[in-house]
Amino acid sequence: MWELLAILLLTLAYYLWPKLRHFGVKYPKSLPFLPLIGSLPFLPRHGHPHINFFKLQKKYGPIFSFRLGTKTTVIVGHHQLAKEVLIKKGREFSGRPHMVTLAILSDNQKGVAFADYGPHWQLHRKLVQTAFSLFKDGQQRLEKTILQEISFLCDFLATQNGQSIDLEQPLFLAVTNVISMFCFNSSYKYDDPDLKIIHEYNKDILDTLGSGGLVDIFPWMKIFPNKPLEIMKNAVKLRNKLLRKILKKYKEKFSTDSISNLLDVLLQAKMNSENNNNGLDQDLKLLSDEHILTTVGDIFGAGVETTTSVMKWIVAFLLHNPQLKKEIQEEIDQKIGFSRTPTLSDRNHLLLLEATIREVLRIRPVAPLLIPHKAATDSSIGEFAIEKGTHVIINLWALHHNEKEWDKPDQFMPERFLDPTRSQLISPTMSYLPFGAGPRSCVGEILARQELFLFLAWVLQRFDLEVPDDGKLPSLDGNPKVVFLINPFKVKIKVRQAWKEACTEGGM
Ligand code: 3NQ
Repeated sequence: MWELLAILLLTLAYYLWPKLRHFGVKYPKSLPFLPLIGSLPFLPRHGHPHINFFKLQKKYGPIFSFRLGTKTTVIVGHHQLAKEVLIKKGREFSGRPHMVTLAILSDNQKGVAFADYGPHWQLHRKLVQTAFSLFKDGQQRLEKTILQEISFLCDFLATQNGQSIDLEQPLFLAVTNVISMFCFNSSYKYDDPDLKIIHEYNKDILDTLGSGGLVDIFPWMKIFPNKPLEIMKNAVKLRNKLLRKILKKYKEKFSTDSISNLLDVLLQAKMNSENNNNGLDQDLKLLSDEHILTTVGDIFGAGVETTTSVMKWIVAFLLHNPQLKKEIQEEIDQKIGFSRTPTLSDRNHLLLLEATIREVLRIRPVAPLLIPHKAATDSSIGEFAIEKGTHVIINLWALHHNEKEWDKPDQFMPERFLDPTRSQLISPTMSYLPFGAGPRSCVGEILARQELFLFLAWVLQRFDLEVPDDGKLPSLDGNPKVVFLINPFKVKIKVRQAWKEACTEGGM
């Protein structure tokens, strides 16, 4: 009898606690929830989370919440509210939730991507930005690096003339080398055994990271055997071993005379704080080998998996839209011709190509739910109170598919980013944030945009990308992980007739 009464009281307290705590304060509408398990039984089990949340908006509005375990998660699906979270109150919402899988990858929230708001995140983000600024100089170092890799990529593709291939491996090599130059001024030969290791652990980490596993909701479950968690731990071990090897070798030849990449910037910051105040410098603790390794690992991984994925999405949409591919090629032929290869200065002229990249980033955002945020203090979104520690997820998919903002949002229409005369790029609505915004916005945006542009311009200048002879078109459904991946597909590579003719005429 007493036990029953106790259970009843506990259940009542669980339901009423949030409302009683701040009587009269408005909270976002919540999905139903039960004690302990929260809203788990009421969340859709199948389908893509970003699409499910978007559908739930019809019933609950542009901001709603649910509970998982003891945590409240708020989903934001309108651009005005999203900008309030990301920009206007950017600092207040710059936290990152602690999750079991992410904690393993980030060695307990070190690094930049998954680190919680605080001095370590601020320092490492600032240092990564410093490293990017080293590449912003007048010498176009970033552009040169990308061009070199894209040129190798095109040479490889030429050897595949007439064949249908999966672009994953060649793109992975090109993009890995660009980010490897950015991180440590080194690049891989295509037959380097480390490349295969990186490719495999990347796949394992992506497959298992934060993919809705129950341990991320109920951390105590990590005491039970858990296959995906084991796979991830192993993959992270492999990654750390490889990165440690690189860092050790690099440290031996490191010199402060020439600071030219991310690792240089991190090591220099460490040396500076070592020389300050006999080791009492605040930053020193935040620049341990583990901190440095995690930051480099974040940037290395982010630079590869995101860009490779978008490049494949672009190719997939071109296979579905052969007329568009032809029009982009006509634009390239007209504005550049065959006497030279494209450079970044062509970005102002290849407008349809640029619009195509923008549209792919809209219709298949790299991170449809961005990376989860956390309220670092008590705050509010719109008229609703948000308590410290609440997880806040921006549903970018909802922003990019809002029918009030976009004409036929489910259709792939690059021309929506062009004015009617097709002579200027336009922003048709504010409901578009492919790289996020505010203090946690993507640090690699400039690099990514440059890589995507040069990849597409070079490849389409030289090749026709066609559906393989079996007629199989890529699926456009995708596979949402921390990166919105596309399922494997093949594309037939054909050297363009016009390119061949130009080569024989001695143009290139
Ligand atoms: C990577 C480890 C690598 O083995 C697989 C890809 C991972 C998970 C990255 C992650 C960083 C990392 N280890 O720390 C990136 C992530 C989540 C992409 C996947 C990313 C991101 C950036 N822009 C858009 C979407 C995701 C930032 C950190």
